[in-house]
Amino acid sequence: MPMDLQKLEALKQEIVRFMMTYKFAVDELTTKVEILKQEFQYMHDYNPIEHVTSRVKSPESILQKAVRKQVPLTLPSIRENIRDIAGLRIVCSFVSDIYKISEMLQKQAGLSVAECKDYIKRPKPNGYRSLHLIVQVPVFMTEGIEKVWAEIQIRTIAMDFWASLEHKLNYKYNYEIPQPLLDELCSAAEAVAQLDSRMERIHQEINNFKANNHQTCEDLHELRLNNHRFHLPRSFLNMLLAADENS
Ligand code: 0O2
Repeated sequence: MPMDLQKLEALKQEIVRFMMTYKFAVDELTTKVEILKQEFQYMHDYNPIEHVTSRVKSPESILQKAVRKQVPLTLPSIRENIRDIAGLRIVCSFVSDIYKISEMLQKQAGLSVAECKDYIKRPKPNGYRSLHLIVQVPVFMTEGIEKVWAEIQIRTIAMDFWASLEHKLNYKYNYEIPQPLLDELCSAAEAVAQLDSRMERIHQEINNFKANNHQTCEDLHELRLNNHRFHLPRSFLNMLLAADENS
């Protein structure tokens, strides 16, 4: 093989390995979030996560971001400075869920959170709201453990709705969009935030209502596992209660 082709082949191998570490980081994070979701469901009988998506940035998009941020175009420098090549997006039901999930992730062993960008408390000037965690995930490669940077975005369904449409309409558009249209997008983000706080309040009021009303007999006669409901016959409960009293 000519020297140039050999060099190119070696470089390609290096890029493949580089991209693979991010795929493994995404896999690792997806498993962690799935466990967290199931744990939450069992402990609180409630699932705060609506859905999870993930992606590894394309080489083209990595390059564009590196140029935009004036990062030297070498793999070690890109690895250190572009920290959202591996990305996970967790879409929650309510704003309070975002902070619960973020707290749980920060306590997870094997995951170190380096930065938390709270675009909910401090939205971007265009109205963008979301919580971003910049984390390092250990990835087990044949040559040893590699700590890989990843970004976890946590947002509500409403914030996700706005951000997805704004991404399509405007984000990364290189030309000027008329100010009145930008203002309207920003006021749509405000409306989304108001809807989120309204849903949060209704959610809390319903929870209070449930807590103030005694558990019904029905609840005590039911057991849930993996979203399946099992009926506990009264005779079975009475038998166990009697055995407990006699022991
Ligand atoms: P893509 O196409 O989604 O991958 P920083 O260095 O902190 O100033 P950085 O690294 O861009 O800037 O971080 P930031 O602001 O946390 O943004 C990271 C990601 O958040 C973006 O990735 C978007 O996915 C999302 N995001 C940030 N701002 C906006 C926004 O105004 N609108 C929408 N729709 N999404 C946003 P990428 O790589 O820019 O884009």
